[in-house]
Amino acid sequence: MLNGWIDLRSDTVTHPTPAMREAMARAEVGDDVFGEDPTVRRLEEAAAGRMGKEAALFMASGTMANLVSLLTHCGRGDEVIVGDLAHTFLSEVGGMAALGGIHPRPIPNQPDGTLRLEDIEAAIRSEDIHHPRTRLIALENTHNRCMGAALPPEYMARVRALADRYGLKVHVDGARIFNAAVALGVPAAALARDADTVTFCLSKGLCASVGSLICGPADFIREARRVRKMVGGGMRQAGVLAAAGLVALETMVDRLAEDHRRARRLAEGLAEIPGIRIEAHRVQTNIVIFELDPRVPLTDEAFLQALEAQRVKILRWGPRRFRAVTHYWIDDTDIDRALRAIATAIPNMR
Ligand code: TLP
Repeated sequence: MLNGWIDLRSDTVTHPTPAMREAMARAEVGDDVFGEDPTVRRLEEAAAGRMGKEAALFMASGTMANLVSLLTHCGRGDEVIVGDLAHTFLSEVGGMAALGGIHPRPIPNQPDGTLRLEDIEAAIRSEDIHHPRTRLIALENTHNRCMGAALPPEYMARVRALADRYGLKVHVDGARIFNAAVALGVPAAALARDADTVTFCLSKGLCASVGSLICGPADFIREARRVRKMVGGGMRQAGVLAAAGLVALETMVDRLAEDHRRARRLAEGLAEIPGIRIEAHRVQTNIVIFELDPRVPLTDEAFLQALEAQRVKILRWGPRRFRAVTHYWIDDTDIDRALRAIATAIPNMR
């Protein structure tokens, strides 16, 4: 519960924990554009360590972290192979094209969040005066629009082998990579190993207010630091934000398992409500996507309003489609109350 609401719209709505506020108040700071903020440096080292990469860069948001990664990997006219349901393709304002002249080449995301290797290979451009140059394969782990599916290390290894055969780089939008790691029971570094670069967010399930990191080779991160400055993302005494990020990395990762357990419980409860359609078995992490049966005599807006009248918020995720995301501020009672609110909102269908 947050401010009297059961807010399941996203894990981005999470407020910082008391321990984070405490750490923020005490944070040692300096001017990070001069490389002088000790707390940001500690966070960057900790993040690189968690991902098994040489270096990391603190960013204002996941969107900016992906943008700067793509701008650093690719030049104008280069092509990125990306899932047609990827956040970088659908929900980042076309930044790669608008700001980088980078050409996205969307191929179908499978329900488990992967791209088929055959589809990737077929999309790689041959050397031809008519073609853009394929530079990068961009993946997403967990996959937001694929019910929070976690991409396993074995899949990553197969993508790496394919990328190496064609001299391509691999980037992972790992906004929720720790959810994937916890769900699969592997360290996040095992999911990052076969990618050149990985971004992850502190401001989602890990509960910090602001911040994402790009992790990768030291020379890549040096260049990304210049690109971050170019897009206006150089921050000054950002240690107050990084301090919360350190608490997030140190204390908030393992508990994601609780969010996953509650998401499964929510999904199983939804499956029992007449008028709801859900593939509950697909829920692996903290994202639950479900549909309202076309026969339910409610518009999408009326359904959301009926929930809000009961102080429950979820997100509309397409026509007749909704998303609920569990997080630190949602407990077992909130799940029960949300299920009751949804059952009450749907008129008897007989
Ligand atoms: N996703 C938000 C919305 O934009 C949909 C959410 O509530 O899930 N990658 C992935 C996979 C994401 O889900 C998001 C945020 C981002 C990147 C962007 O992160 P921010 O919001 O920090 O720019």
